[in-house]
Amino acid sequence: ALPKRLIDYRPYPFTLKSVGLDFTLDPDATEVRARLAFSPREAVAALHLDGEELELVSIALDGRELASGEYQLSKTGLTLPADILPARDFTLETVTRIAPSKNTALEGLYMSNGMYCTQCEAEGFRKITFYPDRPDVMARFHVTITGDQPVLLSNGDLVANRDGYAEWVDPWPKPAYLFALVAGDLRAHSGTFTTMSGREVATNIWVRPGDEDRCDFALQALHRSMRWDEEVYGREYDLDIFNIVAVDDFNMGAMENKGLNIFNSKWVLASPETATDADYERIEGIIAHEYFHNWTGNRITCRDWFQLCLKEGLTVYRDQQFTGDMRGHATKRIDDVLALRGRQFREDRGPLSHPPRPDHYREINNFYTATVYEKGAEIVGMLHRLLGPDGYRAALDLYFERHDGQACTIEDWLKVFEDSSGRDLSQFKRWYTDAGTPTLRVRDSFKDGVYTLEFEQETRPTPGQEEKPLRHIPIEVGLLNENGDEVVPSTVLEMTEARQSFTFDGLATRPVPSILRDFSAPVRLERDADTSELAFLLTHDRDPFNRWEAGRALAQKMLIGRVLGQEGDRSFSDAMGALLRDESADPAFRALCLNLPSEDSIAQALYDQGETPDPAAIHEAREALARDLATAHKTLLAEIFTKTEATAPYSSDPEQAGPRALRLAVLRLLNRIDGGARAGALFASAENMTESFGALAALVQTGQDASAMAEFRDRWQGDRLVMDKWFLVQLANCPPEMALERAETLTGDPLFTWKTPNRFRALMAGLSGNHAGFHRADGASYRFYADWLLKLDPVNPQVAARMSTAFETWTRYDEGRREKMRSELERIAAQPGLSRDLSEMTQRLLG
Ligand code: BAL
Ligand code: ZN
Repeated sequence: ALPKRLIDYRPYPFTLKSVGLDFTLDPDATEVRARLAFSPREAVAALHLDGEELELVSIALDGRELASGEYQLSKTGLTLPADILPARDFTLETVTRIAPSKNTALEGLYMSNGMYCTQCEAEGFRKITFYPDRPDVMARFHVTITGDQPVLLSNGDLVANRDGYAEWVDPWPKPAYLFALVAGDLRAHSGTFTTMSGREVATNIWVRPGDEDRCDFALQALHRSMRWDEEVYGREYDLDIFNIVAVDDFNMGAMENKGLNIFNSKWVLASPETATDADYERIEGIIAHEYFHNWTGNRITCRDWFQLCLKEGLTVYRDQQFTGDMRGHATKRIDDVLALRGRQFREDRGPLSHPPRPDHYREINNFYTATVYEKGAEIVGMLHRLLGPDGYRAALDLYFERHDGQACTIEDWLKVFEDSSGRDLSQFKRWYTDAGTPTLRVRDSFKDGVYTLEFEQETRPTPGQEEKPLRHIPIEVGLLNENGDEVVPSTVLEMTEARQSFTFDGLATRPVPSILRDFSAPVRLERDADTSELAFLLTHDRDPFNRWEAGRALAQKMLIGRVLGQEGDRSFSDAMGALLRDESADPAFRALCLNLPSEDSIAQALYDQGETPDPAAIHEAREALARDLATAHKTLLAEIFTKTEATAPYSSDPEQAGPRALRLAVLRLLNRIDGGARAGALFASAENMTESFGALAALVQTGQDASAMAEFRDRWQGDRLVMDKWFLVQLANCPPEMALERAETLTGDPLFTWKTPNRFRALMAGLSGNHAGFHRADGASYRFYADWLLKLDPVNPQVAARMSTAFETWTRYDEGRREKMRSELERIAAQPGLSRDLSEMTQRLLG
């Protein structure tokens, strides 16, 4: 298929005035009756409706049954020629049949454990009925559901409900991708939320019987999100009911359907025994994210799918702000930057690099990426930084005022910032339209009391974009004197040229610069800071992000030095010792500092420096550094391990989660030198999943996990979410030489239900997450992984395509590994009948 192109956008020639949908549910033959009321916008136009894998039972135009010669049916839809359409309003009524029980792709209407549910974003609605399945066609939906399930849900407000029948009316016009239907034997955990104007909203979390007692955290998180959006963005909820449903089989994390969010059960269900602190934080963040979409995505949606980051970047930014407010901004920012570098920088440095707003694609499902989401959020953050809090709020107010009820573009979005601030953002727009991570090089000088920072920006070519025009980069800096006092407080420098200097005068002595504070732009900063300066910043910087960053840079220096066979020094170890002794530092922050860079990120750093990463050497170097650190500070670490033991009953609040994170970071180090004694004891005594899983993860690292793994499996085999963790951790964390053999064995485990996305992802991401195990030199892991992608593709193309990104770094490595990965990708690409999803991915990966 030819790619779709942004420049080919044309408005739909009809207005869709209303939509009536009647569902009669049946696993093998669900009937969908659709009444679409159209109004022509152009004098002469054919009517095209998207539709895939549908059986057309009947079709009538203004009540007149059409003969088969009067319309054209193809694999992708239904077309009514212009000459049979009236020049006035008309109604088209179709009846189609679909088989949800056979829908393994989990797109459209499908079944999960006997329950019906839908996933329509991006283009799943066309698998339900013939429809103009594009986000700029917005309409009011009236839905009836007939079925023997006790609970029948759709969007909007419930207007009729009796045995086996429910009727839902959504007063808000919406695109079809926000449609949802759920039917099943479900239980609700319910609450109420009073909005800022005093309206009562019924809130429900719907789950399978037996899961009701694991929903309260999600419900309270929903209420916190609703309040926060009122207080921070002035946005009030707009229906009388808000439903969330947890589903076990789900391709994504969650989905923001109007008034009826559908969630992967992994991101709803939580109890201290089964969920970790990290799970709790993530659940809260995802609940918020989907809720925030009600305004940024649903009330204001995207004109076309090229604009996906309009809603995703903004909504991720909003959920990051929210989590920061709930749990602390410093640690949240560090977590977000770790994720950005780990996923988005990695993506941007390889064959899949694309702009946050791409201008062509074959399969939009392949663009739910770290670039669209996380880099999209960074761009919003930069706008916030450039305009300041008041300017940002004014722009957002204007956005909601001007565009409520519309389907918008990135141009619309930037225009509200320009109009409300009077600034010209044409150069800034490059962040949306251009791919690649800019490198920012910095040099400094000091003369006669004047300190100069000289920056240089450069972006490497990316696939399809050879030329890289200059970016507008906000660089937040502060200057410290030799005592660690801030002599120039944080200020935002705006870089727009290839090379640009900024001067600071009236300084008594040469300052130490703290550059790119709070990670003010998604760039790669290159700076020759020596170890003493990094250690100084780790101790003194007021900006917590840059404090952490200095520690990270020290660790990275040490690790890269070891990999390249250079002599190390004590600077990192001494700095960590000082930090461990600093009781005034936040425990969660100390934990983040103590976590060593991942092997994948070390490989990336080497590649960025022009070196070819050797996975085995990287693993060795990282293990050696961890052992040395543990040995150098064993008494101090042991003290902290003892001191951080919780005495109060479990809570996932930061007050407890912080010390727990520190305790587990310490355990991972001590475990390398204590023969697994502490981890074994903690595993035996732990009463919450955070500690139990933390101990297990430590034991796996040194391959001392056989009995703990068996015990864990015995205990949790009936719990699907906990078992996903079990599959993942024993592969991701084990010594690399064990990874593939373990993965092979695990695929034979009766609990490896590979058609369930969560389970498939757990095992495969476990293997690919074991950097040296996945990149073993003989290529056997590549082959195993590719075999499984080929097996999954006919069943669930979306997940297969997404998991193929394990190969996105193939150009980083030596000739042998490159050839082996390339040949696996070519083998996949040559597979007859390969899905459009995986086919596009392999072609892009091969470049
Ligand atoms: N819209 C897809 C899921 C999400 O980003 O919320
Ligand atoms: Zn989203």
